[in-house]
Amino acid sequence: MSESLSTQKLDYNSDTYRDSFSRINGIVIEGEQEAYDNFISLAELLPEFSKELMKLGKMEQGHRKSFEACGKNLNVIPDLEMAKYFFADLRQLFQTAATTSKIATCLLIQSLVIESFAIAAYHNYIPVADNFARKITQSVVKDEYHHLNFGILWLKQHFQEIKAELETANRQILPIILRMLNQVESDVKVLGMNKLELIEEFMVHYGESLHQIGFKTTEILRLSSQALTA
Ligand code: Y39
Ligand code: FE
Ligand code: FE
Repeated sequence: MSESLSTQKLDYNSDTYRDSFSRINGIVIEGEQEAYDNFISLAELLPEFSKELMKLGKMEQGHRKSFEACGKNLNVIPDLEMAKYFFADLRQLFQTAATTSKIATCLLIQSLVIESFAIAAYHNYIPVADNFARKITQSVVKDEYHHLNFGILWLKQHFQEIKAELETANRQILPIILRMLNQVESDVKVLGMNKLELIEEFMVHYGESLHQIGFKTTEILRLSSQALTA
């Protein structure tokens, strides 16, 4: 967090702030809902982990409610229609993988990429959030690490058989994530965040998780560079 950003004055009740907040809040609420849906799909694909995955999904439902409260607290109506559109490509990619039983792809999308995206977004938001939303986001972000770890554990155990599938999934998803970040650049700026810092932190968490499941540094750099085709 740079000095200029952490000391930037934010007027949480201004129309400008609340207008941008309505879109970002909508995205977060819709994102939590889709994360819930994804964990339910994963529970069907991985019956031996069904109980655990349902539990992770329930946490996402709780997150959605928490972020709905953040919108109400600022007297903002979340823009859920725009948010559905925002997630359309990502949802399509997950659903295609789920219907073709590509478990590794599903876990890469939800558990590594979306969770790394969530951790980056929430971490960057905490220092600039209003007091109410800050406390909520601090507790939510702790849960997201559990969601990330579930994916790391499973993918690590099956690494040799799924390595090629993960490379394909990575090539499909990174440009989508980068495009999504570009779309919210001006709104996150109004909220006191910065796109480049979001990308940096996303890449750190995602790259670290790829390392933990078994990819070598040179492979991680090659995988990461796929984001540049966005
Ligand atoms: O696992 C989760 O809880 C993920 C669904 C939530 C992702 C929320 C996406 C946040 C994107 C914010 C836009 C950039 C600040
Ligand atoms: Fe969540
Ligand atoms: Fe999550």
